[in-house]
Amino acid sequence: MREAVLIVPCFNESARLREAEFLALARDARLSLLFVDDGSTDRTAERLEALVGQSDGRAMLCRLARNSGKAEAVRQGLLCAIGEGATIVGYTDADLSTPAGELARLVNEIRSRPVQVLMGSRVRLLGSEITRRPVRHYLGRIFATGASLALGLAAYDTQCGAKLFRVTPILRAALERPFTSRWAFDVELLGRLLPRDGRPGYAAEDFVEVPLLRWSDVKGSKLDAFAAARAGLDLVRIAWGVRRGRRKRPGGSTPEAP
Ligand SMILES: Nc1nc2c(ncn2[C@@H]2O[C@H](COP(=O)(O)OP(=O)(O)O)[C@@H](O)[C@H]2O)c(=O)[nH]1
Ligand SMILES: [Mg+2]
Repeated sequence: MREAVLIVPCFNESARLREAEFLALARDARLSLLFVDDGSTDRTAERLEALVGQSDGRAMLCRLARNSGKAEAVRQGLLCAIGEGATIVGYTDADLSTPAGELARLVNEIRSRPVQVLMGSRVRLLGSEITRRPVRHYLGRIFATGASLALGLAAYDTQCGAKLFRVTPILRAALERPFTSRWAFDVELLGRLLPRDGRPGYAAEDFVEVPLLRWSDVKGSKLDAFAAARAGLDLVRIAWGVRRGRRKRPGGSTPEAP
């Protein structure tokens, strides 16, 4: 396994999987791919096995016996990569919404910058191609603004599927327990990386967002209206936890409310 490992959670992705693009990405000399098949019931596992077979050892497959959701699949993948000695880990979506070329660019960026967390950010700027359905864009902006307020971190886009992390004791501690939210787990993870419950964490300058030059909303999303509403409720709960954790002093005591 290489120094940098990108986790790709997959659940019933057989119709969307673009093998050739993943293989081209894995050929990037300093990056490995770890696909996590999350109990798919279509031909995903079979297609991933074939992909891994063609990758000259640059792609791996981890299979979970039953569907546990994106959050747990990502966590299991990250733990596996860390256990194998990766020093940079990250995750991205199986539909390549963040295109392979952009993923390679993000990995190069985190190598060359003194940061702990690097997140792709979908900012529509002249000269970039960020294609997203208007309803998802506006709902996403509301969610991201709430997430940024909840975390006390000026993040523009907490929900972009592409994120990279340097492997440190703080990251290991953040991954110890399963996430409680299935779709807002990115926010939960960022919250766990901040100082909390008297434990050390990253400062704002340890995080960086990199505006993507290309991103597109690929059809076939599994995030339906019910899941989106659920993610909104999860965000409120996560915000509450982050705020409570921040008020705790080293040693575990919570100061009295003023
Ligand atoms: N492991 C796992 N991954 C999932 C599940 N549902 C979605 N994903 C993955 O999460 C990523 C994004 O999914 P997608 O449906 O495109 O959601 P969206 O882009 O946020 O609308 C893809 O890699 C999916 O395969 C699930 O139940 N388990
Ligand atoms: Mg998608």
